[in-house]
Amino acid sequence: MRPNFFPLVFVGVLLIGLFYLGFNSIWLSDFRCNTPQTNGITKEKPHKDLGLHSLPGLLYKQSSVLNGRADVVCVTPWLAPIVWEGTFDPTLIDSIYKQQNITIATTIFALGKYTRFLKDFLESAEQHFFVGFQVHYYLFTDQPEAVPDIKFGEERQLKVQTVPKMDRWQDITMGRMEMIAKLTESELVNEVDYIFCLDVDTKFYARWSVEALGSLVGVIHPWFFNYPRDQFTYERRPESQAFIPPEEGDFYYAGGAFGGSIQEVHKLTKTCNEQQKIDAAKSIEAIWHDESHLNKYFLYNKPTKALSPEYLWRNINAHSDTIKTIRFCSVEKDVAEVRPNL
Ligand code: UD2
Repeated sequence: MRPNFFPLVFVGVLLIGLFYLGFNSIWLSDFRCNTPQTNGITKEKPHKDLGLHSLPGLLYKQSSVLNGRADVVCVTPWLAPIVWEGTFDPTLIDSIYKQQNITIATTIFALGKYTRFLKDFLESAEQHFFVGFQVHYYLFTDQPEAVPDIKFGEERQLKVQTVPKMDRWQDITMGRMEMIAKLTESELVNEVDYIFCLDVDTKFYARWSVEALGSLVGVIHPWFFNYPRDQFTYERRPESQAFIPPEEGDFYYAGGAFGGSIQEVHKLTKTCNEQQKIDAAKSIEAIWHDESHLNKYFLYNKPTKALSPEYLWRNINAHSDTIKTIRFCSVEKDVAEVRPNL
């Protein structure tokens, strides 16, 4: 009689299959990004539901709830992340956003003598700002002929819009709110996903990318991140729409960089422009112009993400133990020489 091996083979195959499945889910779950451990998002609610994806098999350091930056606060009291070096994995976060085909708009204004800052701004942005992503720069200038000839990367482009000359630097800086509100009202809605509004007298030194994305994003000002709020340079005159009393306020945010989704930035710039106009009708100008109104807006419309002062530092030669990487930094300027009315 010939022995019947079929039941033995069947049981063997079943055992190998079960072992493989168990091994995969128990041992490899620490190392694979499409497992329940990643970002605390469970299999029941996969990345896809949140619009987040990452490459299967992508290797990166295990996420931890116990180890991380201990010298800085990484989340606001309203549970928005505060982005510092060491709080995100560039490879992982890039892989998540790479699959979403996003376009990022960036506004810059260069009027009068500020066109001199364009070359460094644009060249350094090409090296560090959303590298590998689609970027549309929207430049507003009164001298289109002064725009430098820069070689842009693939899927990156510059759009120049000519604007009238202005006599007061205060009108230039505050006028940005109205122009960005118009730009985000219609033109950009179907064209881009996120927008950042940046000062032009600046330069990039390191990565500034998708980790900065959020619905409404503010940058914590490099001068005041370790100050008590009653010493913030908020507008303190109750007659101004930008007024914030000494016992209120979260952070002091920089006017030189903010962003978010097109819809949120439209709301922000439209509101700040309206508040500026109400002040102007009463012959009041907030102490730090658009920055004062931005701070008022963020007090009542909390950013969904805050960027640490790494994302807009004050001086490339100034050092602080908490700033491990200077990503973007103001350029030194002689205000009396460069501004039209000083
Ligand atoms: C701060 C803010 C700035 C704004 C301002 C309001 C930072 C780093 N900067 O910078 O965003 O809120 O306070 O007082 O947080 N500009 C011209 N031509 C001019 C003058 C200004 O194009 O003649 C544009 C240019 O894009 C410049 C921006 O306006 O980056 C702001 O002016 P600023 O840099 O002189 O203002 P500042 O240094 O006081």
